[in-house]
Amino acid sequence: MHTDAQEIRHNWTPEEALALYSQPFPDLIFKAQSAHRKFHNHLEVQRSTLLSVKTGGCSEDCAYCPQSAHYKTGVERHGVLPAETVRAKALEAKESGSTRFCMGAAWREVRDGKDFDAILELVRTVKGVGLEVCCTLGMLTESQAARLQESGCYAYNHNLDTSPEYYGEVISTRTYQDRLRTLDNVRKAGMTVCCGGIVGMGEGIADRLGLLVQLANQPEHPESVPLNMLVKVEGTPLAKEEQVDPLEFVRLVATARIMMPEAMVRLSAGRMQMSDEMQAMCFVAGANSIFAGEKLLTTANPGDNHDNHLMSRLGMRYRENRECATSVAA
Ligand code: SAM
Ligand code: DTB
Ligand code: SF4
Repeated sequence: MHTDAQEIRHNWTPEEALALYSQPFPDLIFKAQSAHRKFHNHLEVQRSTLLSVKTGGCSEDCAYCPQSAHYKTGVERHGVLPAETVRAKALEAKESGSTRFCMGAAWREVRDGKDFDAILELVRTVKGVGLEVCCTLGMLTESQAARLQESGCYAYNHNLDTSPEYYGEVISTRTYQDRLRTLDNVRKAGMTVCCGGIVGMGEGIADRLGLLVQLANQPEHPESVPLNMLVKVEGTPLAKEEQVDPLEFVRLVATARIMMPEAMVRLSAGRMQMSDEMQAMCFVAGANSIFAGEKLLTTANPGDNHDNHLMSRLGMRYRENRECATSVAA
């Protein structure tokens, strides 16, 4: 059994992942924190701001998602936002200390034409503000990925969500293979990959680890791995799922940190349901990034006052925007 905490590997087995995950909690946290310190500044947390630039009415049936047209959730739909609206949000995000701005669209896939052209314009706008640009727009072809990259999109978020075995329980309108193909197109275009999943959809530990094995065994590890705790939204099929055990979540963060030591591990959706103590444990386990602000895409997020206070209580700080180090909030 090989569970050295500080190697970059692409040949993880499910058994190895389970052995890592299941070791005594202090040993797991120690290994994760050691890997973390080798590759990252353990006191720094990077912030991204999300904005839903096209909301609701999505044709996919992802059982967790408030934006799927298959469920009645009360999310208000809107088409692609005007560039001036987005510029104002991006400036606000930069002022509050975010280094990355992530634009989400409730699409199954990108279609060439007016809407995609409008998105490319938004990418140029946000880049012009001096923030790292990330998009999450659903499936992409190779040429669409290239156009996004040429317009200044730095990262693309496209989640595998869970293990290949559990995937069919959550989504029926696309396959795991579809997702992998888009990730491949993103890589070919030279964008960085942001890819992770969701915990709390009724999956077992083996599925959570199955997701990490999929991610870690890609030819390159994703540069960013968002770990979302399900936000239970009334009207979706997963609205009544059981709450996730916080210590299981922390274990998963630590395991992700060890398996993909260079990646940014992002404590993503679900922070409203996490105690400050749980978030602190996640940072110690190697999480080094959060979504900032009062809103994720359509649901609530803790907001700057809460997060700034937590950072200060922990003696931690936000990563500065290298392009504009002066405008970072404490
Ligand atoms: N439509 C695009 C797609 O699916 O890739 C982009 C937007 S989609 C909302 C982005 C990601 O948000 C999903 O892949 C999923 O992992 C996450 N997500 C959506 N609803 C969620 C929820 N209720 N709780 C936690 N994560 C969620
Ligand atoms: C990711 O993994 N989580 C973010 C981001 N990537 C796009 C989205 C979370 C969405 C949570 C539900 C909502 O606010 O609509
Ligand atoms: Fe939601 Fe994206 Fe699934 Fe559409 S494809 S239902 S926006 S997660």
